[in-house]
Amino acid sequence: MRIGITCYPTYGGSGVVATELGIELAAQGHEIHFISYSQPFRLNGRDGGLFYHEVPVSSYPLFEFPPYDLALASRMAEVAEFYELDLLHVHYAIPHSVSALLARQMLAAKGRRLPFVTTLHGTDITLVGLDRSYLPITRYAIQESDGVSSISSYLKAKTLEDFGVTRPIEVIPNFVNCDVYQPIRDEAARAEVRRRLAKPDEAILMHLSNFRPVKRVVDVVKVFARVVREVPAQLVLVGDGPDRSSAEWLAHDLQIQDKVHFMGKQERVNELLPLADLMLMPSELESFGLAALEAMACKVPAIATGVGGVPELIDDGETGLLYPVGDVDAMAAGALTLLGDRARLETMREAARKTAQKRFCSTLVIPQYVKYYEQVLAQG
Ligand code: GMT
Repeated sequence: MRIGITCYPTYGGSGVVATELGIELAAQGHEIHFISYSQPFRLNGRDGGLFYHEVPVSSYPLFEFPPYDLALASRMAEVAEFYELDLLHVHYAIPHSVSALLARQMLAAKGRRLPFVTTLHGTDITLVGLDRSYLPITRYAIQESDGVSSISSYLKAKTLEDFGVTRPIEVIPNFVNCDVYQPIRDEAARAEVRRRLAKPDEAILMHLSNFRPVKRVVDVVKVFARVVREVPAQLVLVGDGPDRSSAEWLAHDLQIQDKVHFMGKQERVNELLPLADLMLMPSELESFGLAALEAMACKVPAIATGVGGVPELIDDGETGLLYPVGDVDAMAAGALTLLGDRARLETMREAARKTAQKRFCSTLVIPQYVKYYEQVLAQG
């Protein structure tokens, strides 16, 4: 198949999923064309079946807001025509599904069919999409898509309830490449790399996000502060974003800054995650929680909030621990229980990896997308 993929190309789960999907599909022999305002960050250095088309957005004194969605629709239609795309797959409904709808109409006027699939990821439904300025057009574009998938049953239910959407929605969960994200098997080698971050007797807690308010990064520091009072530990925070400075201030105020490491944006998170003992994901809301899945594939269970689609990923008490939003005392107590019971932690670590392999491995999930594309194309 020849597939056009549009996503937010910067740091963020939906862009990661879209890019990894494109890479996996290209590896299976499909031709993948990314259409976006910049090259998706995980696309670097790979080729073979992968193409990138930039969307130029020209400015004009009259435009207070340059219309990216229109430029995107034009580029989608052009790329579809020039490269004979079979379908478009857009990630995050706003504004991508609206642009795809326009591109489909533009090609229909030329007698050419261009179906599109919209994948719903999270705040496109739970936050931004609910804003009155976006709701009617987002609902319309979802309803009019040739196929719609959501990354969890939770998000599907929210879309049906809050948007009054009546069309079918396919649940296709997020996935991880279990060969790229895997534990370091050799304990001596793992200990050697860990020494760059912590002393041998210190636990490593990790957080990975885009540091937006929904991620509650300040809670990460609060949980860690309670943990490090009781056991030797280091906190590694991967990513960057608006709440980084508040988290840095808090680490200083609590005088734990020498144990809190802000690594910024990192390209190869698969090399960092296996070094952790525990992942901290105290989010206000997660429609799935891709960062926790990536950690689980590396044998790292998460201390997380039981919100949104997270319980579909983490089995509380078996593959991680779930708590109410903001309950930093309970999260710290949970982390301390696991760190103090190495046998239980090891069982949970094994179970986390097994869940990633058995339910969310790309080898299982990518065929679900391919089957869905075929279904959409067969609709005629
Ligand atoms: O909805 C968002 O906040 C954006 C999106 C992103 O690009 O980071 O995150 C969502 O999609 C991820 C990938 O499918 C999920 O793992 C996240 O749980 C989800 N975020 C939220 O629901 C807050």
